[in-house]
Amino acid sequence: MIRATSKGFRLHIGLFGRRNVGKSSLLNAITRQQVSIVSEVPGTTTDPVEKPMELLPVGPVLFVDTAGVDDVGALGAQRIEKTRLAIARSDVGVLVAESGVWTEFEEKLLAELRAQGIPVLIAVNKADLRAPDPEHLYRFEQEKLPYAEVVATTGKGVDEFRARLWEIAPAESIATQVILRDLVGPDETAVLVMPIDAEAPKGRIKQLQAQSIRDLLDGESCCVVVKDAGLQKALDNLKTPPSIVVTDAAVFDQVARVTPDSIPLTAFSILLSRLKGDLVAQTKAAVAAGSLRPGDKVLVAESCTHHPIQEDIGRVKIPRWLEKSVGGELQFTHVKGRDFPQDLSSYKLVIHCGACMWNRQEMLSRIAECQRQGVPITNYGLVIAFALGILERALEPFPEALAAYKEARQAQVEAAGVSLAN
Ligand SMILES: Nc1nc2c(ncn2[C@@H]2O[C@H](COP(=O)(O)OP(=O)(O)OP(=O)(O)O)[C@@H](O)[C@H]2O)c(=O)[nH]1
Ligand code: SF4
Ligand SMILES: [Mg+2]
Repeated sequence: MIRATSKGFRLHIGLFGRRNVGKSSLLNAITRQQVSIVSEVPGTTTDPVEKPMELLPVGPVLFVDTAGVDDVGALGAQRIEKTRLAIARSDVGVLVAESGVWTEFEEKLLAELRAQGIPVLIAVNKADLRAPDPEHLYRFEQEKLPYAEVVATTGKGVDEFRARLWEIAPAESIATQVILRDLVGPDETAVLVMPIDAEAPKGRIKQLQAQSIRDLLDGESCCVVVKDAGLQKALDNLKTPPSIVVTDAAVFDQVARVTPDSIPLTAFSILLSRLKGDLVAQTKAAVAAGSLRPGDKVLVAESCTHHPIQEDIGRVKIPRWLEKSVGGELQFTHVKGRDFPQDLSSYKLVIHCGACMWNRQEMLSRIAECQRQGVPITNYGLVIAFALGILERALEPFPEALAAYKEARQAQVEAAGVSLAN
């Protein structure tokens, strides 16, 4: 079973505002799920609704959708009290206002959030109905109050909204590195598959693998470590099936064959994409591998300069698997460290290592540069899973990335259908 990170690990983000401004709609737009009931009747949300999720690039968060606080009467007073409690436990407050509307009520709410030292992001919602009042925006800018214009019903502006959230989230909450303990409950087991091949460091295990063990222990979870050949035996020996199997992507295909479909399965480098990169963007980019044609140029980039060995994953395995799935030869260029081409225009795809040696900011800036030049950038584990036809399965633990995968795949299949029809 995939369990939520205990609440304590998550950044608490409260959604506040008067009734009917679209707080619940905004939560649904962010999560792309119908988490909270929406209706045109003011006062729909009566008790706070909590939704834990992985919000990229922020990390594990807990959204708390609250009741509108402009309520009147006895029931209203109770709701206001609950909302006050939600304010008290928020790490970040989102003040949802209707575009063009900013009254004493919003002022009071803002003052209350600020009085508690909570960083505030203003969501100027329903921007489709009325343009924001330039005076309000001027005031936000003067006071350095971050804001984002959104249309919660269509999702417009939500990416910008996330970016703003990341900017204001307290640094220490972002620095908390959750590798996989949010996917495994306390007392549940994760099986980690680590092939000891020529690529494994002598006498040690890879850094991320060691950190994963520590992360599981911090989450009060159990951890079984095996080589690929020992996986079947380990699964047979476990009384209760593990909550997840995480493997080195180099043996993804063997491990996928041995692991029953009922057990979630992913790869260390996919965990790295979530930890150091942008899992949703890199997932969409992995799907772009499905549009490659023989002869296309692919850039394979590694963050550090470990020396190549015979069955090297970036030089041998990935090219072999990709060319098989494309049905012809591709032109691969390999780069290492900070030796990264400035002009990426000739490449159809960039495949990056997990960047375990880098901090997240560095990897995100590389992703941003590729995106600026319009070249999809994915990562080793994601593209391997795609080439092997197991990406959907490998993304099951990450609902947001899974939704992005399905959407991108659907668009690709439709586009292929159109081009075949032409
Ligand atoms: N046109 C438009 N309508 C929106 C937008 N966001 C929300 N709505 C509509 O506004 C109404 C209220 O939305 P909710 O999300 O329920 O609002 P809320 O703030 O959660 O309301 P309470 O729970 O009552 O406090 C619904 O009819 C939504 O469809 C938007 O961006 N544009
Ligand atoms: S930085 Fe990249 S190439 Fe170097 S060990 Fe980590 S994942 Fe491998
Ligand atoms: Mg609501």
